[in-house]
Amino acid sequence: MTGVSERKSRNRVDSGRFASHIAPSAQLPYNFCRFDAGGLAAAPAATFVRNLPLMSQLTILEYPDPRLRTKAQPVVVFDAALQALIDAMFETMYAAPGIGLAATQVNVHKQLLVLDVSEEKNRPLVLVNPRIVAQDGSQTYQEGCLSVPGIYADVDRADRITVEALDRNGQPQQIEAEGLLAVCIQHEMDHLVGKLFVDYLSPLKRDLVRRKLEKQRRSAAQA
Ligand code: QAP
Ligand code: CO
Repeated sequence: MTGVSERKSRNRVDSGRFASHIAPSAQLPYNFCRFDAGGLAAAPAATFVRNLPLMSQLTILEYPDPRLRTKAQPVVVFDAALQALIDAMFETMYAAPGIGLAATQVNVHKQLLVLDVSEEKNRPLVLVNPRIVAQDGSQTYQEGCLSVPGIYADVDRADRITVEALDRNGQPQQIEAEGLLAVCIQHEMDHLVGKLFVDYLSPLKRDLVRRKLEKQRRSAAQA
C-alpha cells in the first residue's frame, strides 16, 4: 500500500462548484454571485442587494497550480474589502465543506486564513499575519486539502502550538492549540509560504497523487 488514500465519492468537478441556477459574475471582486433562496439557509453571512442574497463563492486553486507556491504578504489594511474577503472565504470553506482555508488557495496572496474545526460549525476563527511562537510534541494526522481534492495522507506535525496573530479587526490574539486545531493551523500556515501537505510525502507518493488528480479530472471532464 502507498499510504495515500483516495475517496471517489469526494470527486469534484472544477466548474461544478456552481449549481446551474447560480450565475457567477466575473466582473465583481471575489467572484460574487447570486444564489436563490435555497442558498440562503446555508449562508452564514448573506448580504442583501435588492432583496437578493449576495453570496460569494471563491474559486479554489488546485494542485499542481503554480500559484499555490506564492508567498503571502502581511496584511496591513483592515478595510471593508478585507472583511468581504474573509466572509467569502468562510462561505467557500463551509460550502466545500472544509475545516480550513488559506487566502493563497483562493489566489489572494495575503497572510490570512480562516478555520472552524468544531462539529457544529459554530467556532469560526480568523488568523491574520499568524506566527507560531512556541511548539511542543508531535502527532500524526490524516490530512486532506481543498486544493488536493479526494487525496488524504498522514502527516507528522507539532502536537501543541502557541500562535500570535491579528483578528479580523486587526486586534492581537494569542491562541493555544492542540490536536486537530493545531494540525489545521499548521496546515493553513504552510499555504501562506507556498507549501502543501503533499510536500511532506516522498517524491514517489507525490507523483502518485499528481497522477490520481489528473485521472480524477479526466473522468470528471467526460462525465
Ligand atoms: C486542512 O482541509 C486540514 O479532499 C483543511 O474532496 C485537513 O478542509 C487540516 C476537503 C485535515 C487538518 C486535518 C478535502 C473537502 C477538505 C477534500 C480541508 C475534498 C473535500 C479539506
Ligand atoms: Co490545504
